[in-house]
Amino acid sequence: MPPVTLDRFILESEHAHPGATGELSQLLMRFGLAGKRIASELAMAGLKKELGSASTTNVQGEEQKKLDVLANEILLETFDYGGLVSLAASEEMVEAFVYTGNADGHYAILFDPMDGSSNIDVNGSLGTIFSIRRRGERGEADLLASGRRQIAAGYILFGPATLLVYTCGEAVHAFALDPSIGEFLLTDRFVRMPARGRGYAANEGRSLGWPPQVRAFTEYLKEFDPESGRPYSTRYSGSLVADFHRILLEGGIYYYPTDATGGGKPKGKLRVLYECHPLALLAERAGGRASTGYQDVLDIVPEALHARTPIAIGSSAEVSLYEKFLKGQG
Ligand code: FBP
Repeated sequence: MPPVTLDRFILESEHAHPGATGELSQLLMRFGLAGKRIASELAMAGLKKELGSASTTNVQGEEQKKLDVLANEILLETFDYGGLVSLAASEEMVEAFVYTGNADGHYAILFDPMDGSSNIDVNGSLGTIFSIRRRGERGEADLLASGRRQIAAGYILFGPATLLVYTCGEAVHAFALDPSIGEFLLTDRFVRMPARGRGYAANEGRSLGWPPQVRAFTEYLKEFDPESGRPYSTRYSGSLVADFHRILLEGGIYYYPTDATGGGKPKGKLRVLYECHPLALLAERAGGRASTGYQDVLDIVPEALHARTPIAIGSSAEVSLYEKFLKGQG
């Protein structure tokens, strides 16, 4: 059986949808292309002096790394032809970018070009998260919508191997980059997240600022009770994409709650539109869940392009238990 490339898989999936225009297929293939270009830049970054700070800050007030800026440019360029995309929103740009040459483009794309920025200079795992929506008539304002309005979402994980995982709203599919031929090859047609795991990912260094119910949930995971699979192990890499990918394959939970301490994030750290909504769609399609603790993340309608939210994402058992603890029923 010849290897199934990303392009072949996408085209075969398209044929299963009579009426498909082929435009969404092209967009997904382009994210594959952008992923390959970013992977190549990452591999050479140290040698090309592309590590370190860009001496600028982004709309979040965070220091931008040279690779944040480079990855953002690569993604913008990749959709700047063919008339498909009229709007792009990114963690690294204050406002949504309007492709003046693609005014009739039917799609808007949203992305976190380089997730796990704190890992950039230390050769840790990194990722690119993306979401595709239909463009509305009101431009940026139309992006402020429920996560259930996404038509596709995915990520590229830059680790020992470069992986691409996406969903078009049905199943979740996984690919690995074969650098010898420069192609993403299918590794898993239907990725299913285990209903329960053995690991949790959270920055416990910030736990003093967490709601007491979240601290209680974390203490519960640490208790010794083999029957319920406890204690859980901590697996926190500094990259949401890397932690989410582990959970997609092994189960478990990642959570980034509100943080009331100085320097903390009172509304949570992670951004709704280009971090939480896309991963929440993948989680749900793979049989998992994503919650703020009180509502499904996919039901959040953000009030601003860079709005943040607390999030717990992963296996349905752990996320439901997290909600129970937050509601004081744990
Ligand atoms: P960036 O997109 O700016 O990297 O922020 C997201 C992120 O780095 C996640 O990948 C990661 O899980 C989390 O923030 C780490 O935050 P902290 O350093 O506060 O634990």
